[in-house]
Amino acid sequence: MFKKILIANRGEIARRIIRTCKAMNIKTVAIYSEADENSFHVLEADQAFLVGGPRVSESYLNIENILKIAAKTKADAIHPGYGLLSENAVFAEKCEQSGITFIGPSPEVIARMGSKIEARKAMEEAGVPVVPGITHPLSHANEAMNIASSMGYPVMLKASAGGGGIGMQVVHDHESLQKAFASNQKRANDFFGDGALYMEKCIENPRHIEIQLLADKKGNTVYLWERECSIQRRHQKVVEEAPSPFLDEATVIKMGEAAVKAAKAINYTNAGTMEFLVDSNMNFYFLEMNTRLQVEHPVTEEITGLDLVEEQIKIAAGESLSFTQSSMKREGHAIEVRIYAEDPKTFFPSPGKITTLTLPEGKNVRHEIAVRENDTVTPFYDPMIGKLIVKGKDRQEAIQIMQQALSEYNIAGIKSNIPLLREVLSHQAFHSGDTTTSFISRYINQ
Ligand code: MV4
Repeated sequence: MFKKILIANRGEIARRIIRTCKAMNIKTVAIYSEADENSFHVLEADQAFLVGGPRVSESYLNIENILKIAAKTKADAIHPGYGLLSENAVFAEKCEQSGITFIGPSPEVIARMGSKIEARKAMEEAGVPVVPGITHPLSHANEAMNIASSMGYPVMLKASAGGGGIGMQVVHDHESLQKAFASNQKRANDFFGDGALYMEKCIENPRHIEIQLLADKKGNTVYLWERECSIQRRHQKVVEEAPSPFLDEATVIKMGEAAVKAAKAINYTNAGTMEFLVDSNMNFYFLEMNTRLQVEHPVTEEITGLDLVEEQIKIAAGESLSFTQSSMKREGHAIEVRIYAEDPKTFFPSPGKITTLTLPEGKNVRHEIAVRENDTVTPFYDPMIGKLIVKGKDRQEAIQIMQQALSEYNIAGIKSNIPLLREVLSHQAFHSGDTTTSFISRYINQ
């Protein structure tokens, strides 16, 4: 087993990884930017080193400095967390070249799934249903028009290097397609240095449901059921839960088995997630694969009793999974909400000093949070400051515990989205399980 792990991240996920390392008796090395000198994760790690300036490009994305710190501290492995370098194939490759284990899948599989066109191709070959569409880059707006004609509008124009909605647009007719092609190609080029676009049939008012996977290096792959993540705003998830209030057991098993088959086909290892769009008739379509630990992993931990960070570390160290698909059970219902430092009305980030922070307590209430009272939220990073996770014996009980916890959550000095979360959790449509990607725009006053 590893003796020392460097955590190439910040915030709540850095703390989360340190916690598991401590439980596994593994030493930890934190890195921090000039803006994070006094942050919580720095205090908790065994060692901590300044990695660069406040901007992520100078610090948490600074591959050269991170690898220098790893070498200096003799770290055996690097955990990248989520975001930042977690899906950067070049970084994973450079770790391996430096003799440091990257806690994640191989650089090849990261690169392959990073191309959305390649990922579609791989899934099609593995027999997983993908959204009807094409698996090659569009050469020209005219080609896009021909394909849209045969597919039927509305269509989704998407950037192959994309994800998170950048370079993506719904197109309803021929007239808009010409313009959309040019503007999304430019956006994809500006953002990713890759203007390749592809096209899919638009699935209207879908649900976003993902399957959690674990795969060791011995060929054992299991699914840990689904997470329902449909309640989002501008591609930022707000509420996640498991099980999905919409899916039936038979569909979950079909999705899980399809995801395992596909993961095996691409030689996937470590923790990963297959994202699906699910339509109102419970048809599911592969969307993208995330080759990292996700923000919402605690939801799966709560219903399975596993520690996914521990599983990742063991897999990276070459251990076999200690369970099989049929020995795994899930139990109860978990809900996670993301706490953002933002104005609940305008959704603008709200940096500043946290003057009061009182967290709700309770045996089925879990916090993953990066800030303390008197800490300052800086404008340099993602405004998500923490997560609140609850577990109940069923969905109704989980909702009730979450509502109680949100009513006791007291954060002052900065604005937060807690009023929005309370609105979602108390909404009749949420209680009835009408959780689609249109939830916030349809039901919440903005
Ligand atoms: C789609 C779609 C409908 N049809 N693709 C949004 C982010 C990107 N990863 C994929 N996304 C979508 N792709 C087809 N063919 C609808 C979305 C989408 C969405 C997906 C998941 C969660 C929230 C969403 C909000 C708007 C659009």
